[in-house]
Formats: sequence, structure tokens, C-alpha cells
Amino acid sequence: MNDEMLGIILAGGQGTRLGKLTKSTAKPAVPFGGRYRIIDFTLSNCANSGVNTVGVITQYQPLELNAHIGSGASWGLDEKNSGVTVLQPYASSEGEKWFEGTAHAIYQNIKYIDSQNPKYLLVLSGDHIYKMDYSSMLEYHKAKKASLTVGVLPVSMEEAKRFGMMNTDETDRIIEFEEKPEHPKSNKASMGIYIFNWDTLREYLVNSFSTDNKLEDFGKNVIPAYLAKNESAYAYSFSGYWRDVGTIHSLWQANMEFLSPNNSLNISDKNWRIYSKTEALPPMFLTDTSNVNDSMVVDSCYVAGEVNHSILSQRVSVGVGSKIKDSMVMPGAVIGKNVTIEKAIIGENAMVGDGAQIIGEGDDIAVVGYNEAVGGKES
Ligand code: ADQ
Ligand code: ADP
Repeated sequence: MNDEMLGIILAGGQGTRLGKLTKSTAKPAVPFGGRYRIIDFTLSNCANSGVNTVGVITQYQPLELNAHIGSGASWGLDEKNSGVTVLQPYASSEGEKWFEGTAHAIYQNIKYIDSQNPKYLLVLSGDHIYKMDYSSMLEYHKAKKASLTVGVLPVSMEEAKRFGMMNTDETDRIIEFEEKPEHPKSNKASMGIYIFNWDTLREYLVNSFSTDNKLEDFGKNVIPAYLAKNESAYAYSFSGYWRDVGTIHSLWQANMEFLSPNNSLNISDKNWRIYSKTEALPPMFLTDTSNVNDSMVVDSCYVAGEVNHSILSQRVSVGVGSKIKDSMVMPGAVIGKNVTIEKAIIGENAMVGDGAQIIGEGDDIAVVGYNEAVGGKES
């Protein structure tokens, strides 16, 4: 349907804000909400919006991401005239070159993008939880005869420092843009979602990288340069649920919101399914000592302890006498006996030994890393 628009998901910066949770997995492959991985939301949005061809740009060993995405069949992206391609850093004549920022990552993949011959390029981030119809954004982009359209939502002045912030005129044309400003002048934040006319962006990138090596990011460089060149850039307003889950705290918080029956994300919407890789796993088992309330517990879990207001992902086991509260436990984690876990994220395949106390406080979320083993025998 929207074959004139190619989707590119930026799925791997350089940071380490998720620390131990991403040691050997790319951030978009980080588990979310019991049954999903972060990138499922963006991939599902693409599938539901009719964006049938998607390139995923990664930097780190994308094995897990590759295994998760596979043929793209889970999102219906394996059919004729569609597909998902995981794009990785490749060896060039200068040796293996890592992407240097988001715009550079696109520049390095010009060959792939050209091979798809898109009129429009939809640039997305791999670490957001939301539902959005990109085909409406494309209609808006066309109606405005824009060269660039940026997805925008209102944020508090406090949050504004974490985002690209802009001012618009009465027609929604962007007249000012500042990446992570010290002193925000508006409440309009960029969602890091862009539609570009590919020929203009392509020419721009080729010119910029041949003359200016400093150009790196869309927020820091490309958008300001577009404005300076008087390219028509418009803000497309979004008002639904949207969370950037790039930090431990935001990841924990979004998981807790996911548990809330009032969550406006509404994953039960039959018209906007969130797809994920499906595995045939045995049912969960709750023993007669278990006590589970206000929680999501998915396939193949074994629970002998107490679980309150928490998410247990696939294949989690919780020993007798253990108490889990306000926490997110990722797939395959093994929680021993008489363990207390509160306000925590337990990483994939972590082992929490008998009697351990994993307790977060205030803004400090307790974390047990991917594959990490903590605690030991009770004394
Ligand atoms: P940030 O999220 O801070 O702000 P950035 O670190 O550039 O921007 O990351 C954007 C996305 O691209 C992330 O998903 C990241 O993993 C990925 N990424 C970064 N470098 C990459 C690379 N070299 N190769 C592949 N992927 C890469 C951005 C915008 C802000 C906006 C926020 C909204 O710059 O203006 O407000 O997103 O979250
Ligand atoms: P941030 O939002 O902090 O910039 P990124 O978007 O860079 O995070 O996410 C990429 C993730 O990949 C990082 O959290 C990082 O821990 C992880 N990572 C870094 N180096 C490697 C590596 N060599 N192998 C696997 N994963 C890595």
C-alpha cells in the first residue's frame, strides 16, 4: 500500500544507559511487557500502517535481534513485496567502520535504501513503546508538500531537556529546533520519528559527508541544517501513549504502566495488534503455595511464591517463600527460595540465589543483569 515509503528502524546507538540489561543483546531486543521485545511495537506499527519494507540498522552483534525478527513472518512482513532486513556494520576499504550517529548510519546504508527505490524514507527509533499510524503521517506530509515531517508530542518542561524541542508557526511549520536544550522554549518534543523525501535527504547526506565530517545526528545536525536551508519542515502532532524506554527507570516505569488496566496503550485493540515472535511453550504452573495478584504471568512460568503487581516473562521460575512486588522479570530468570524482589528489573536468564534481597528505592530501580547470578545459599 505505502510501497513508496521505506521504513528504517535505528536500533543501536552507542550508549549504555540500560547497562547490564543489554550486555550481549541489542537494546531493541530487550524484553518488555512479559511477552514482547521493545522493537515489536515499532515493527507492528509498520505492519499495521502498511509500511511493508523495513530495514533495521544495528551496531552490535545483532544475533539475538536476527533470531527474534527471523523472516519477519510474525509481523506479516515476509509476504510478497514486503520484508525486514537487519542491516549491520560492514567492512569497507577503511576496515570495519562503526556508524557515527543516526544520520551517518543512514548514509552508510544508501545502497540498501536505493535498492528499494523509495520516494519517502520513514526513520524510526528502536526504543519506543507506542502505537502510531505512519500512513496518516505520510498523508499529512504530502498534504503539506513537506520535505521533512517530524512526529511531535507535548512534554513537561522538566522532560524537555531530554528531547529535541521545537517551535512552529500557525501552519505547524517548524521555525526553530534545538536538540536537548538547557532552557526549553516550548513544550513540543520530537519523537525521533521522521518522514523525509528521499531524493532531498540523499543529496543532502552525500554533500554533507563529503564536506563536513561533523555531521552526525538527525536532531543535532540534519534538522537544524534543513531549517537553515529553508526546507519545508512540518510538525505532525501525536497525542497517544508514547514512552522512550532508553533508561532503566523509564523501562521499569513503562512496564509498570503496562500492568495498569487504565493504560491508554490498549494492547487488546483487535484493529492494532502488537505482534511478536511466537513460540510454542508449555502452560504456566502455579503451585498451591503460590499467591499471584495484579500481575501478568505468561507461558511456561513456574510460581511457588508470592507475586504482586509484577510481570513475569516466559520461563521464569519463582521458588517457595519468595516475594516479588512492583517488578519486571525477564525471560528465563530463575528466582530461588525466600527471595525478596521489589521495585526491580531482573534480566534475562538471571539467577537469584536463595534468600537474596533485591530492593529498589525511590528513583533507584534494583537491577540484576542479563545472565547474571546473584545471592547464594541462605546462611
Ligand atoms: P535520542 O534518543 O537521544 O534523541 P539518539 O541517541 O540519536 O537520539 O538515538 C535515536 C535512535 O537511534 C535510538 O533508537 C538509538 O538506539 C539509535 N541509534 C543511534 N545511533 C545509531 C547508529 N549509529 N546506528 C544505528 N542506530 C542508532 C532522539 C532525537 C531527539 C528526540 C528523541 C526522542 O535526537 O530529537 O526528541 O530521539 O526519543
Ligand atoms: P543508549 O540509549 O544508552 O544510547 P543504545 O541505543 O546505544 O543505548 O543501545 C545499544 C545497546 O547495545 C547499549 O545499551 C549497549 O549496552 C549494548 N551494547 C554495547 N556494546 C555492545 C556489544 N559489544 N555487544 C552487544 N551489545 C552491546
